[in-house]
Amino acid sequence: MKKTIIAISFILIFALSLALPVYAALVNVSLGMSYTLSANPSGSYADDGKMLTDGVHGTKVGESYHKSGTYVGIPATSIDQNGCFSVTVDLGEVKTDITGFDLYYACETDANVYAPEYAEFFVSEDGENYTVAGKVMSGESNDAGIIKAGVINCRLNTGVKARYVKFVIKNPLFIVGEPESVANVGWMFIDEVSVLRDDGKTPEMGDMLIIPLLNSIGIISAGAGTFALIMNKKKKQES
Ligand SMILES: [Ca+2]
Repeated sequence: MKKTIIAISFILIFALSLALPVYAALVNVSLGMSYTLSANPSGSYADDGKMLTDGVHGTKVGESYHKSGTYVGIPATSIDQNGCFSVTVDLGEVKTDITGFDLYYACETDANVYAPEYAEFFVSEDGENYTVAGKVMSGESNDAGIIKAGVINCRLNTGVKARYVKFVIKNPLFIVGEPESVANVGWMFIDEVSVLRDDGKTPEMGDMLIIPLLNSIGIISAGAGTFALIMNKKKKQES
């Protein structure tokens, strides 16, 4: 019995060692920031001016995400000649080391709600001159029967400077050069845009030594604990 308790203790030490600090390098700097929409959301799925940066993600109510009140609905009539609309976030001041953008959406094809085809990300320090920082395809299907919440993640290898970040979001069914295709494009529903900054927080020298050391102790403890349990069981079977 004593051995079993010791063995379980070792395994617990191992489990605790797995819960050691993980360094979160990306910070959401758009949380609570103001933004402007190029589109006019439909009255039933209107934007209150805060929904897209409030940190609240869309939920599923019954069988639907888009009706949950946490999404802004962009109808076909609100997209431009490229099939796009944009959300421009003002970070309040120029931020350095911007390395990520996330766009969250709903896709419910039977309700004519489609995932964006892609999101393109532009940055600016003055709100007038923008440069492209990245473009990511959603890869989402437009097939019937899809009900899901999705996200487009963009990560940059090198940090950029920005006060304004423009998310340009493309309707998947609009065909550029064929304006009549707008009649069949349905809706896009989005619930959050995030701008991520690398806060440069990397493990310090002390952490770099201590964490691997504690992890090693944990792994040895787990091995010893498991071995002790097996031996204990074997001994019991023999006696
Ligand atoms: Ca939100």
